[in-house]
Amino acid sequence: MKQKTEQKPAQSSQPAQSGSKNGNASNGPAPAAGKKSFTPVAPQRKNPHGIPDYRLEVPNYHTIEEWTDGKLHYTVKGDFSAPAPSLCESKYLTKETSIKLYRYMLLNRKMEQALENLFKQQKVIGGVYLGLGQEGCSCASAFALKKEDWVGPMIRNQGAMLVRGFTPADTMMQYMAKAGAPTKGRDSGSHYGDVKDKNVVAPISHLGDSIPVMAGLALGARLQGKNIACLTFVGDGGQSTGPSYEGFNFAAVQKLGVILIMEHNLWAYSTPVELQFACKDLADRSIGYGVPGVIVDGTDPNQVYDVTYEAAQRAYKGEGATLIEAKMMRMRGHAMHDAAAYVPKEYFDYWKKRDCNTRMERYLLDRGWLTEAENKDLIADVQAQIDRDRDIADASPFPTPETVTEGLYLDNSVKIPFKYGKPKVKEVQKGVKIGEASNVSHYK
Ligand SMILES: Cc1ncc(C[n+]2csc(CCOP(=O)(O)OP(=O)(O)O)c2C)c(N)n1
Ligand SMILES: [Mg+2]
Repeated sequence: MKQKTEQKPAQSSQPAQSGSKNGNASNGPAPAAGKKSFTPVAPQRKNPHGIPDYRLEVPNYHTIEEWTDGKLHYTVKGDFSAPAPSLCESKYLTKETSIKLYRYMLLNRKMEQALENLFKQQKVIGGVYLGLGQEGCSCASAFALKKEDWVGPMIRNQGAMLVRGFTPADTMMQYMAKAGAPTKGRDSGSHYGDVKDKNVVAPISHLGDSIPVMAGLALGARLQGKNIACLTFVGDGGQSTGPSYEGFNFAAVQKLGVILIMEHNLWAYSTPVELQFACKDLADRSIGYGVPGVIVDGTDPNQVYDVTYEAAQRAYKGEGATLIEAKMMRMRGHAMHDAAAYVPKEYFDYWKKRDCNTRMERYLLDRGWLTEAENKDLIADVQAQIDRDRDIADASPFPTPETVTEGLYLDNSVKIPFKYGKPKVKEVQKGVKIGEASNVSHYK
């Protein structure tokens, strides 16, 4: 017996309008005569709640929950035939910075391919979480920040880690639980950061909990006299948790420079977005928080870069938090152990045509910023770096048993420095207990 439960479409079917020239000059030279021209990164339309939507297309499909003989599976309804649009033209990225960003995206992809091979060789301890198809979002958003800013990545943001200065060898050693890894083999997988030099808060497994931590960081910096940008990510599943709301609401109220990217990649483990939330656009949540919200194509690194860059400028001016919804697709299972057989094939075919790395490559070639030969050399150079780093990671020893108790807890010798200045807070008067101070009567 078949029983269908049709869910509301997650995305609307408004037609894309053609992009208007927005008068914002690109940093790069105008395309030479005969070269392809591009739509500038600018809102193409607003959604029904007035949220700017930068995408050049709005997909028109949704997932249907279907029960056959008591078993649940998903089918789809909608149009999957549209050709992929080109990338938009960034207002801020130059030829040099675009190529640098593309290199990070290649490094991200090739590092994950190497990790997959290491997993299949049983050299990885635990699971591997891949960000295939999301490299443009991870890399471009982190790339839009300054060194003094902070990033709190999630498991699929290994590209952001690379941009912040971790090497592919660091990540591979981490997954292989080697002594040379950032956590020295104490925690396999992606839970590593660096609060000293790279300003990276380790991903927190409890979905949404990175958000209050990043809000706390921004508050800490403000107390030291500086407004900084604190970028973090949450998935379409993770955004439903209590800490996501509590943390981002706090950032909104305090006007803290938290940049929250909601990675709307259509799946939270095996749950489609249609069963996760009832609104169409997660950026609508920004209205309730009272902060600016935008929608971007998460597979267009130029869109992601420009909106993150602008959110960071707001943060520096003390104007507060920004919510960015990046729409894209998780192109693998939740982790290597999940074959994602529940995902209808149409989604993979549709989003493969929108692959961020392929489109960035095409964009750079079409703009004349890379020649075919330069591109080939760049790809070979990135592959050579991955091969070298994989050999370093493979050769790194496991931690020795004698060190097993080291590095597990923060010991008192570790001092976390004030990075931006002396905190501007009132010193508690010596000898006055908090309780006594709060008992002071104002009605003398
Ligand atoms: C509070 C909490 N609930 C459940 C989990 C288990 N869990 C880990 S990842 C995941 C799915 C996350 O989906 P989403 O937030 O959409 O991120 P994506 O994997 O798509 O990047 C779940 C349910 C968790 N880590 N924390
Ligand atoms: Mg998801």
